[in-house]
Amino acid sequence: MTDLRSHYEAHAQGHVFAHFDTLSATEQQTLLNQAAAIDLAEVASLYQSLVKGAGGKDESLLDGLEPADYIPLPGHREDANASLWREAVLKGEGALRTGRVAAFTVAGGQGTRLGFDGPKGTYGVTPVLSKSLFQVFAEKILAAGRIYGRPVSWYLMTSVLNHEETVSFFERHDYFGLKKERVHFFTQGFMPAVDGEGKILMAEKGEIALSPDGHGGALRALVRSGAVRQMEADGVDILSYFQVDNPLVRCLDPTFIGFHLMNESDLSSKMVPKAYAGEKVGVFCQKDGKAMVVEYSDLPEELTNATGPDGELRFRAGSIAIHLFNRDFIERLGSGDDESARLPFHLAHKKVPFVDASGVRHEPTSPNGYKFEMFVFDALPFARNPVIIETERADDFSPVKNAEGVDSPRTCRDDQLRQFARWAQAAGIDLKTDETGLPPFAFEVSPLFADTSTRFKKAWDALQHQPVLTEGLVLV
Ligand code: UD2
Repeated sequence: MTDLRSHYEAHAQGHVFAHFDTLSATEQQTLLNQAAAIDLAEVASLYQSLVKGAGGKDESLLDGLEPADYIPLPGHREDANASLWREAVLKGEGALRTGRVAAFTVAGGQGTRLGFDGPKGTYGVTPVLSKSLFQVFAEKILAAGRIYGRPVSWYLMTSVLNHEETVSFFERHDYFGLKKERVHFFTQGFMPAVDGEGKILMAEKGEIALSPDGHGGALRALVRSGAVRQMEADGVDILSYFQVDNPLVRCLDPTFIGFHLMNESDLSSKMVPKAYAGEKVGVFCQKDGKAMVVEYSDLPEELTNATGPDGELRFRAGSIAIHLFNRDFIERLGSGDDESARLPFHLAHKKVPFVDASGVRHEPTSPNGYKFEMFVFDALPFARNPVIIETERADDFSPVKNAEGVDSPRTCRDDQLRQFARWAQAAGIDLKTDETGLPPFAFEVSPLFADTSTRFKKAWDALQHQPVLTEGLVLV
């Protein structure tokens, strides 16, 4: 204790213990645990480089930035090669049949924009049953296990803020039919918030203001938690990464896996052409021959709006946060052993309520604190043979982020309905839709019934009694 306290004093962070003597024994222990887990030298250097230096951004990083190339979907560009896509799907199916791939969801975020109080994955999204995001993913993973004859493991990253609630949700729902032993939860790391002088902010007298270290924290958390060891023991060498907010995602896409394997890539990613210049997605770029994602907020306006000779956006390859990571690449980056391959931290200037050294509580009305986060896509420049493939937005991406407007529960529900309607029409069912493809009523297809158009037709044709497609129908 004295050692820790003097360590904090030596780093000009002694105020963290200002109220220590007034705390109960349990509170004291909690504070000591929190304090012991923080790397003060790292915090000090991040403060110096990100807060004090260059307003957090080094503009020269963007010099010489070019759009990254990607593998276009057949029919989408002149050079698209359909036979490569056919080869990829077979290769990927082979990997799924031999159990080489596990699913991975990052679910440690706080989901503040949605205004939903609880882990985001527990939020109900489907059009009829309002099944949770977690249930949709679970059913897709269960379906893949059945299709390829090899049950798939699922890794989920939570944060200390939502871990218990997440696990108890799965318990209450009996893991949605998955085997409990195949669902692995682990928590990500956290970072303290600091004020403009670099002082660690206190959320309570006995509690440091901590926040998750960003989805980039997944790499070290996968190593620290023993998840990579577990993968190795299970014969898994590829992790299929997706975000908790996107129920349309193909959690285990054989074509994507095939491209990853064919290119012997460490890290592969999916892109969609941006819907409009200001769409809030990162952009795949390259610099000095290395692929990278530049977050939309970091891309200068002139590049965001620049168009090429074809009149299309020049930087059009939107990152929808779907990746495949090789296990050994995760280990290389997540272990921290390779000094030359470290994920950088990004800065977020936020309102952070805090208690000051005299015990007075402050509820700031403007940003007062700095949070440090890592982004998982910053691993891209370190990857061998990174592959970026194009995907159909309508079949892979419709996130729930905001309570209303774009990327909201409403737009996501409609996109699910459009997908179900496309499948139904392709199976020969007479269903009228509006000009956007939206059917006139809500119905729902469980991933356990079908997770692609082809499988929908097969399952539909196999039904002994085909139901009438009406309002509220659920196909399971
Ligand atoms: C992310 C991408 C954006 C685009 C978009 C697609 C970043 C910085 N931007 O934007 O480029 O691809 O998604 O939908 O990622 N999470 C954690 N721990 C954390 C923070 C986040 O697990 O500490 C998870 C979170 O639960 C969610 C995902 O990461 O599943 C995305 O987080 P976000 O909502 O902060 O990302 P967003 O929408 O700003």
